[in-house]
Amino acid sequence: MTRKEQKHNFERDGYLVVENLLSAGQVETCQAEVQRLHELATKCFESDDPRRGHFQLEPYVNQETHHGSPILRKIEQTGNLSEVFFNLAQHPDLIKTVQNLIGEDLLLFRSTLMLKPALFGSAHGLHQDSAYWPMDPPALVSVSVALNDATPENGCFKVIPKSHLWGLQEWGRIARRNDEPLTERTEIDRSEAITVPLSAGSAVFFHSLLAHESEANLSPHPRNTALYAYCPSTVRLKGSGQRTFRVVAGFNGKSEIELTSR
Ligand SMILES: O=C(O)CCC(=O)C(=O)O
Repeated sequence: MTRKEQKHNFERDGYLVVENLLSAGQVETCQAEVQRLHELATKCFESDDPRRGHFQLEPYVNQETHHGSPILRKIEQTGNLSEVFFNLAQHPDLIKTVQNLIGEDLLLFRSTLMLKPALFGSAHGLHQDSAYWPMDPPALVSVSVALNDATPENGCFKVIPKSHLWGLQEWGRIARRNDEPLTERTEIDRSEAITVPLSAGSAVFFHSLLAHESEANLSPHPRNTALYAYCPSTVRLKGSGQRTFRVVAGFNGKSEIELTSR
């Protein structure tokens, strides 16, 4: 697909799949780093290391470890914890793809590992990311990079195509339990949601207004993804206050930018 077609499809559907963004070697490096971060989590939990704040356990399982490893749901701000995942946020093809969608200047708004551990991975209810982010206009782009094969069985991404055109809506609390509906918004036609399976190393880019969700993972296969969100130069902080973000492209070579509310 040409860059022009990518932009066209993204603007029409609210998302874009790019196959094989990472090489097999890069996927292996990321998988080894996920393993290292699980070991770091164990050390942090044992020693009350302040970095433990990065790690979130699966909330609805009645054990904290499985085969000696913590059952982690996600790791936040991986860009501050892991060189591998900070570098992945700046992967040249990834950055070029995002620049083509929202412009040359990019701030790193979010860098997370979403882990859906085998057998215990919780669901993630239907929502638009911008409903939870203090950014205006709601025009950020995220990418979810599959670090192992993401399938309907292990809770791959599901999206409602074109829902980024609905405008910003209220979603309330995001469902996580496996036995509750993925949204309380009964007026939404859930049959429009489609699964987005990805092979390891492939990625889905999506608009911060796209309604998306993922189901629980009760399969024996983990579904680990690196999730980044990028903010273009046109977006400002809502409300009061200020926040500093790392520059990942453009902004005349500055390393970080402080955003203040308008
Ligand atoms: O990766 C997933 O399963 C869902 C993640 C998600 O929707 C989010 O963090 O906004």
